[in-house]
Amino acid sequence: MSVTSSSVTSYEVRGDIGIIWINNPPVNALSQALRDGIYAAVNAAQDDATKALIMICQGRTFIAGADISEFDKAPTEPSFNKILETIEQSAKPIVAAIHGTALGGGLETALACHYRCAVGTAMVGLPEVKLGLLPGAGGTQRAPRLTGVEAAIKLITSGNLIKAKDAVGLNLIDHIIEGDDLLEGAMAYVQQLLADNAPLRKVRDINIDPASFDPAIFDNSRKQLSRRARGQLAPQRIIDCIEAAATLSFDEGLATEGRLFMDLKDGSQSAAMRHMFFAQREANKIKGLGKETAKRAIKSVAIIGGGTMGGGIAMNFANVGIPVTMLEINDEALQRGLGIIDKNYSMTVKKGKLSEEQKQGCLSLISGTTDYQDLANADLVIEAVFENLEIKQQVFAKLDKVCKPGAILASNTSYQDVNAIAAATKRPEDVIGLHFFSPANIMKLLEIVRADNTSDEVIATSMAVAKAIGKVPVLSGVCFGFIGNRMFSEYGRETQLCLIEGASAEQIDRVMEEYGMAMGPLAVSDLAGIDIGYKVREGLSAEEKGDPRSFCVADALVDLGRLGQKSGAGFYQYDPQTRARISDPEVSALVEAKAAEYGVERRDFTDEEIRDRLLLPLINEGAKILQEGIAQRSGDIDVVYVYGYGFPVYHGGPMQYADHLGLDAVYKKLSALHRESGKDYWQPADLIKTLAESGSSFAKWSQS
Ligand code: 3H9
Repeated sequence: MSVTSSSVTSYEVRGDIGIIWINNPPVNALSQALRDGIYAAVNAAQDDATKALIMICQGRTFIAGADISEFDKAPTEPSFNKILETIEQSAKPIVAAIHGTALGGGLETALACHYRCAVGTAMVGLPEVKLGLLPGAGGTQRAPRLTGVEAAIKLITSGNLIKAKDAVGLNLIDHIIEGDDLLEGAMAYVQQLLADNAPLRKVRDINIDPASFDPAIFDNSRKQLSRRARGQLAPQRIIDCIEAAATLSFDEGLATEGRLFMDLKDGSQSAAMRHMFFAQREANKIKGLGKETAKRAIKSVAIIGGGTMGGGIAMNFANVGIPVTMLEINDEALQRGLGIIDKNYSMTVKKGKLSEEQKQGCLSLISGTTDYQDLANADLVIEAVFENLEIKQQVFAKLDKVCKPGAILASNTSYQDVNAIAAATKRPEDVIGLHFFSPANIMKLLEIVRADNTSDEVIATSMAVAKAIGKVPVLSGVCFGFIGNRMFSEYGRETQLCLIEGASAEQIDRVMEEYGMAMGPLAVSDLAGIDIGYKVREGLSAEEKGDPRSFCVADALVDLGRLGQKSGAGFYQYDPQTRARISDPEVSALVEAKAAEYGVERRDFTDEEIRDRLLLPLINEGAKILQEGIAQRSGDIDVVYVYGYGFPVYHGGPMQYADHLGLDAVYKKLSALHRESGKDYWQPADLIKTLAESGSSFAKWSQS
């Protein structure tokens, strides 16, 4: 046979059909070896006696895209576009046979083929935007030629996956194979195409009819995306490419796409988002815990506490079909808790994201009790009561008495010492922290807090539970506030200090929102409730509370009944109808009065100063968390911040941002703040000093 095989491709002839097999586990990513293998196979197959070719993948999926880990390498020849051109110009028809997911460069490869068939379970998409990129191998040029401009904008700027059947409606897939024998179905489809003398269809030859789209669609989309994907470059560049597809020749459009793809690939946003892609996957891996670690079956869950947190947590389990029992101290509190859950589900129904039937299905899985005995058979119990160590210890002592052996006893504490909680039981190996973020039914992050005696089995089970309920888990060790809140309290302190030292609430929030935070820190306080921190401080000693200048304004607002959005005013006033925030001179006057009371000299701040004052403490505390072994790796901290604190994904989290700035620059800025303020907390963490001196980065250190 004239056709060559490579380590990741092979060629098989069945009758008059040549089959190009792709086998590059785990997801058939288009590594250089795979691209070269496909190129060689397509070229060689031109000379054999076959009449048509099928491109099909072994393993769990069709090609899931370019190999993201190779993006930092120098480009190689032949280019990917050259390979796709070779496929498209093949003298015999090539049919892509799709199962699993055809994503990014994978779908682009399929779009260069003459026909595409797929099993009904397959999904396709161009998710490059989620990596800060655009489809760089003709996707922005070929997709709109098939789907039309409007659908292509939606598909490519969202990056969402669509089902094969919906892809048929968009002309991305030509034929659905019934049953699950992809090869057999594809062979029959190709025979049919040959019998029908089907033409060698080339997507590049399709012209987009200018009358098929509104010329204003491009500018309108750019405007919409500047709000929906604030600060992100890729969605804007995608519109540029689709506009080129609709207004220029295929080759000119392809050249535009190539240029803009390279700009994005070499920019910091995509580097940060690619970092996040791998960081999220790494965070699932617990050092020292093999895949073989036993896991316990979690078939029923109990929640202690039916407040906002407890209710939200319960919904996560009901949503995936796991029955939940919610315990409250009395019937009134229980009914109130169940009522909140009902209301939350009703809101989801109203938004059209859940049917009434699905809502009833979820509610039927949630029952209530006031009797601890009813928790005797739960596989997992999550305590979500008031943030008070003594109360939590009492709950765990009770759980220890009633729960069956092997039940996992978890605390949703945000701050408390999980070791001290575990010590209230005779089974500390079964005790773990599961720190959900509010609103718990929506926020993706789950901090999994390993106490000194938590068993490997309980950790492995908790990681699996997180995945089952659609959370992004990150392992943390025990310390006050764990990874996220420990760092956040530094950010909160500096916010308050900048405020009292002279920056306005509006300036602080604007600077951080321009940086890309979902919301500025003072707007966040107003949303969450300023009284939360106030109540936490009530339980702390003067030493634990720290510098009074960093909370005196917040405390004064709470004393005035300004608790934030829920009371209509906090650091801002809120329009009762639109909830729009309105600057409040009363707050400025209060801040000035507090500054005078504490002898703080007020001055103007530059935007850069505010950014440094708020972001550098996150980085410095993150470094301490790393050096203490509280977080396993810097990427884990980044995952916590992007998924739990609205940190802009295109900066990749605070530690990736620090690596991007360069640790030498970070070290110098921290040292200057330390020198000028004389405050211990500005002293650069030892790890930053060491890495800055050796020219290293958090990422490199984490990998070593
Ligand atoms: C692109 O195509 C650009 C082109 O337009 C232009 C080029 C010129 N590369 O997620 P999982 C690894 S951009 C390298 O846990 P699942 C992943 O790190 C690309 N590695 O599995 C993990 O490794 P490990 C556009 C990749 O079943 C393992 O595979 N495509 C890639 O939950 C399993 O992954 C995308 O953005 C990759 N492309 O989900 C698709 N993909 O085991 C990105 C995965 O060592 N991929 N890995 O931790 C995905 O969305 C999901 O991986 C997928 C499977 C849905 C495919």
